[in-house]
Amino acid sequence: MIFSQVFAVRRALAVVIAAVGLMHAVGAAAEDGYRLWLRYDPVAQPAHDPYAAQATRIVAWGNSPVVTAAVAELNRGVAGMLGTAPPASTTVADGAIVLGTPGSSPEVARRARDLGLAAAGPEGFVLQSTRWDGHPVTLIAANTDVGLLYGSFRFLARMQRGESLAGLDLHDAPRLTLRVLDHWDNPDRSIERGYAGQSIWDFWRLPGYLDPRYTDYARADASIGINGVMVNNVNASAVYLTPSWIAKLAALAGVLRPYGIHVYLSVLFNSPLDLKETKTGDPRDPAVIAWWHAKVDELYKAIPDFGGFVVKADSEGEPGPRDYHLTQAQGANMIAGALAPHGGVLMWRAFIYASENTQDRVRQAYAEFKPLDGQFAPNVLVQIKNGPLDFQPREPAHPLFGALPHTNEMLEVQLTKEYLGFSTHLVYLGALFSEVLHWDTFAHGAGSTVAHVIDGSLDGHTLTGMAGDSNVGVDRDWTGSIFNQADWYAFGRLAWDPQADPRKIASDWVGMTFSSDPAVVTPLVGMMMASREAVVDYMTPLGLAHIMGTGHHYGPGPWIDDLKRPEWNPVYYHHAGRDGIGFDRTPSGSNALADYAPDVARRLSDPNVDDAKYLLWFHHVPWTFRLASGRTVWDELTYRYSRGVATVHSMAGTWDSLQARIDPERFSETAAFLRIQQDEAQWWRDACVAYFQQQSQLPLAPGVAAPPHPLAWYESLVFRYAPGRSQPDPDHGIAH
Ligand code: GCV
Repeated sequence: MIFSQVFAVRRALAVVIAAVGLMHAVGAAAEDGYRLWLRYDPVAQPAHDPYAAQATRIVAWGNSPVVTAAVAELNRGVAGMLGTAPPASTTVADGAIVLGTPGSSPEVARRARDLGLAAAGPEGFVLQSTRWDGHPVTLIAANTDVGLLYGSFRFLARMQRGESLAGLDLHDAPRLTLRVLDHWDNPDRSIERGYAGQSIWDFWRLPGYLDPRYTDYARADASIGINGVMVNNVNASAVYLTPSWIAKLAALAGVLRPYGIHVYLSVLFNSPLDLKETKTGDPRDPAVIAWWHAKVDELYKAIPDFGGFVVKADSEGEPGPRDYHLTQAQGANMIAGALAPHGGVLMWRAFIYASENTQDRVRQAYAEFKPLDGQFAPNVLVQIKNGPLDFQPREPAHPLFGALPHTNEMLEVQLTKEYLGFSTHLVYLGALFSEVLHWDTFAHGAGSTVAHVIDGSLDGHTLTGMAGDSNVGVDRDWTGSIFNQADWYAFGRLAWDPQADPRKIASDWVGMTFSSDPAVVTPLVGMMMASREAVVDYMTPLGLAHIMGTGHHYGPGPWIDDLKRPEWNPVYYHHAGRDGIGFDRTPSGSNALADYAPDVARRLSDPNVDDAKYLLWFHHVPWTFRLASGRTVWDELTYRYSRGVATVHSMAGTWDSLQARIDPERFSETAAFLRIQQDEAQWWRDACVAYFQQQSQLPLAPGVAAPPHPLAWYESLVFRYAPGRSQPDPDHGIAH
């Protein structure tokens, strides 16, 4: 009797969930991108019936909020794709989807060894076609409920992509411990370098109002394995540490928790001083130490699974241990000490440079952190940007990767396109992220890739991670364009498995976002994979970097030479003059090459290595220097600028050719954005060719078009309202 009541309630619940799912689908029929890659559109025959036979009911052992979220997602997904929500049941039957952990199901416990659950760790799962009480079922087994959630998303993704659910024996587990999205969101909902509207966090109305969008955001994150969210800008406000904001944060954490997501905060190094609760921020001061311990206790009381802190110290005006003549490790360890008793971690950013330091900017972090290897507390990770400068279209990998064997190192990449055309340029960042992950540091000989550094396997670390600076905002499509969603998706997939193939990730994303039809997937994946080289070509070919407009970073500005700090000026980076172009970082120049392992330095000292991708980053060469291509540097530069523009034209052509296969709304938005990208690529190319020609004084090769305007015209453009800067920053100047 009791069981039948339970069934009735569960059936009713399933119907409600299915109805909500369908309403969601109908509401989103406008194809505004809100559903991201979790579209769950109806599946046609012949795939429908085999899928239906393998999704007849859901038998989930356990009823934690995480299991409930997994079951709700399975319901939503299956109802959307097959038209019928599978009922929840406690009886296994043919075609059931069975979810269980050794803790919740004695049968799963009995099978744990055969299933190989030991290898699944705390977040992995096994997806297996098997028999249960004689019935053919799909078993989703894991050691924890979060593993079940990830397994459920994987089950649904296979259906979305038209992949078979028969004969499954899929074992998967994340290679990294921390897979964190960093939001550079401010308390007033502005976002530093945000191009998709305001922050999704409505702190003003928290904790009273929980925007349903938080749940959809958490679903999207969990579907790709993201397990941490840093909610606020690294240029931090201390307000998040006040009691009323901790209550807001706790409410948000409550929404994210069922999706396996931990909340992290970015904090100012001198928070207690900033809040006027101590007289100094000096980490040696007993009052300061006591303040941090009490504050961390307060946070964990409100949020027992709080993840920890991120700190940007001694960088771009933020306070740090340097203010007290202490090292980065001394500063980090004091805060880490407060987190340690609670199991919290501290992600300490290596993005450090100083105006008073005349050393080449790209060497400064290495110089500061290298001597500190082994001095950081065990719960500290040094968070290192992919390159030593700042998220340029292309940089060599940061030399700190592999250089700190006794330190937990994590990778930081930027999803928001601060330097890559904001939200309208189609640039697939999976290719960029993967390039750095495959960079061989040679720290322990060949094969010491950045992926192996950050997954801990190179030096035996277990606290590992990857952070992505989020591109999410309140725009209906979340990321400011449909294709920017692919960067969020690729980040999650690569943080789960840094070895994953970016082309396969793109293909999976297209399959879930547009269509699994090869007539759509093949051209779109080709376009996405080409897009990253295109932006390098039309913005910063041959290893150029940091030649964009001041402050907002929109558009070209290679001529800028009047900013207060030398390393803010584009001319600092390209050194173009009559004699040649490029930053000499060989032993005759700044010798930044010496920060890399000898094998790497040797390779990079060859100007032609890797198709001269890093030529002008490391070498100052005469304009007439002849490259392996047979062209001089001057001709190669103009050739690549033009090639980048041509690639964007061909991307637009590819997109246009798919009009009949894409819904009108997403088609026309992307087509319009590609037109913007074409115009801006052309502008970048023309402005840079005009400027560099003024330096080289050389004629353009036959067939290379002259810029339509004189250099002064490009220099005169002003963009006072370009988006993405949270507030006017006097330090960055307002030249444009
Ligand atoms: C959050 C660059 C960006 C800043 C950003 C900084 C950082 O300098 O322009 O907006 O600040 O990187 O990563 O801390």
